[in-house]
Amino acid sequence: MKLYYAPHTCSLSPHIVLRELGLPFDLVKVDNRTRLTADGRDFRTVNPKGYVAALELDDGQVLTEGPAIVQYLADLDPESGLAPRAGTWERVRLQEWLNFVATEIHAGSAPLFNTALPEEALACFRTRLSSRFDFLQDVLGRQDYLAGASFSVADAYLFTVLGWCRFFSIDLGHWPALQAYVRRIGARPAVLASLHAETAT
Ligand SMILES: N[C@@H](CCC(=O)N[C@@H](CS)C(=O)NCC(=O)O)C(=O)O
Repeated sequence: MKLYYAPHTCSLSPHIVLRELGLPFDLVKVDNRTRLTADGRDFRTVNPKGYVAALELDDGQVLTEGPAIVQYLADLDPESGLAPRAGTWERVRLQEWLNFVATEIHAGSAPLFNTALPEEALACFRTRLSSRFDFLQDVLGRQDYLAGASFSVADAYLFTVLGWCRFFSIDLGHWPALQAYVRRIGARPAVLASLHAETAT
């Protein structure tokens, strides 16, 4: 398998999951400005949507959309516990979390990267995101991981998007449970190895 990624982006989430599962894979860096891969190809020939992450399977098929990729990977090894088995209520709960992270935190953060937006608009997006963090503070004050007692693919995703707070004027210290969560997930060997691999290239 090949994971097309760009450093500091949402592709870190499937990257972490690949390493948590101990699967063999190659990393292919994508320049999100030029849309060229590190080996000189137009990334849009891989993913016509033009954005990371994209997972190329050994048979040539390409899977996109982070939440779909991480569930595909977790299902390759159901014993890993990274996702409950498909068709169970617990799996639906995990999908509820993945959708929350995708639409409320990931998509909710995206406008904050747009420095062309007026400060009033940015403040509006920051306030909306803060209210989602209030909710997460409550949940993660009661449990260590999003889906309950153990690490799941939803945690790889939430950790990834929370990492962007350092690019905005959002201090995670306002949400102590969230800050402790980031430290806890960030100490996992697979997470450290993923971060190292993305910054070493
Ligand atoms: N819906 C996609 C969104 C992916 C996405 O937002 N990718 C960003 C990085 S976090 C990107 O590559 N943006 C470049 C672009 O849109 O041109 C997913 O969930 O995988």
